[in-house]
Amino acid sequence: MKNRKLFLILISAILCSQFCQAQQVEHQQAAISLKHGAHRIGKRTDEVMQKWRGYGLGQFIHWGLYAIPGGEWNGKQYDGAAEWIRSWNGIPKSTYDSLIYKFNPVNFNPEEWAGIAKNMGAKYVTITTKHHDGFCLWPSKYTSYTVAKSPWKKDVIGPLVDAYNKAGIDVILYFSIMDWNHPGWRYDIKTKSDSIAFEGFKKFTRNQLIELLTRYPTAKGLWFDGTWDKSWVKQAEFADELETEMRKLRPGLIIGSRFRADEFGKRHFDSNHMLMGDYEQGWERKLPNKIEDVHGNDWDCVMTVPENQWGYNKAWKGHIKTSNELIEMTAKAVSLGGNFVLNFGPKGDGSIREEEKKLAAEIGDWMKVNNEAIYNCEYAGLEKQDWGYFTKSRNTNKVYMIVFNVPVSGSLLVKQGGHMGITQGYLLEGKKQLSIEKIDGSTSAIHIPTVGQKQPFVIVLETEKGSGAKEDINKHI
Ligand code: H76
Repeated sequence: MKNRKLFLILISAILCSQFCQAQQVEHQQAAISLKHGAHRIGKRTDEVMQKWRGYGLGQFIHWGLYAIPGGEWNGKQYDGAAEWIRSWNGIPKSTYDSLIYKFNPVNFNPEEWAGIAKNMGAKYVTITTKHHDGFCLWPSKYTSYTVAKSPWKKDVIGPLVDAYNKAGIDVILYFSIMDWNHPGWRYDIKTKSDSIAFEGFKKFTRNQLIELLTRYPTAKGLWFDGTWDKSWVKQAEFADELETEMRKLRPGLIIGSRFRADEFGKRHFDSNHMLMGDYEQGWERKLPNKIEDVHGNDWDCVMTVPENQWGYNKAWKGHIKTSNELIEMTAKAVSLGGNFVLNFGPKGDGSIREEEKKLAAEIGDWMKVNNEAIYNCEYAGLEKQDWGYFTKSRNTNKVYMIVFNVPVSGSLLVKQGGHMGITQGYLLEGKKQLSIEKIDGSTSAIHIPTVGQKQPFVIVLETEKGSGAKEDINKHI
């Protein structure tokens, strides 16, 4: 009886494994030939992208006309995202658009903004050149709905690009395809007249993008938004050609996965599940939980301080993230091979709100001591532990433990993925050596002094071979 049971288990195991193999083959064969799908398999290997990969921490700027009402209309504070106020609140187009006459940010100081970002430790910034409302922060030749027609009159993007570049921070230009101001914009194309209107809109979009890349040649990439409507999703060929044109104009240009759809309307990942663009751009206000979630791709996560406010909202409601929470998100992002991008929503007058300045300063204080565990680091290939996050230097054999939760025992486990050969462990701040106890062939315990740490801290592990992260990552590609 016992043998019979064993036999049955064995047979079903064999059948199951054969079935799975057959399924895999079928999956491979099922690859459809696509004209406008992904044009590259696997990560980019050029220097521009390698630098991007090493940024670790970035800043997002949402600034536009919506910053003037700051979430309030006719004395009523509105709950949704401040930059969407026109849409949710049913404000007539002409009423909203006339905010242009109030755009006069007398306290706008690009050097101060760049200083705040630099002090926080940001290595790149993504700036809204045009959000969904269509208002352009640069004097575009192709519409009159720009800073040029506001009382401010001057370009905003140029001075920002210069100031951030001077501070050593790379700039990515945010651009919304959806444009509530342009007469040719449609959510879908159903009639001949829609189609004529949208053709005009496509030309306008192409002109604006080429204009931006020409005016701001140091910009490293484009961060697209507002690409989810049917009208745009149907433009696989046009968008693909435009992407090619932009890349030709600016070799090395970085474009995320949110720009175009393939000919079957698949976004981010094409019909063969391959990432379109240089990095996955789908991590908005959420982080992956495990390395399998990122499928071996580059990615960045953009995050708001309150629950969901990008543009300036006077009355932040709900949970406001603390600097320690944001530092933890940064550590988690880097531990899974991504960058963390924190959003700022400057006020209508051009100043940055005190809460954001304070957070930036606190994150910056932490980064000044611990940035070695964030910059140029990657997934370490080690099993996640409850005390925090592992990162690994991309250039050396150092592995970092970013500790957020100290166990009562004072001993932190390291379960080695490969046999990395730890030679020593010490606190990054102050370099105090820690005792390392080998528990078994694959597990070590790092004993830390039980001083009440108030801040997350970093332990450096010097290793002979690194952690074998590369092999682990390749498994997921
Ligand atoms: C939805 C949406 C938009 N995407 C975020 C990055 C914000 O710009 C928000 O308004």
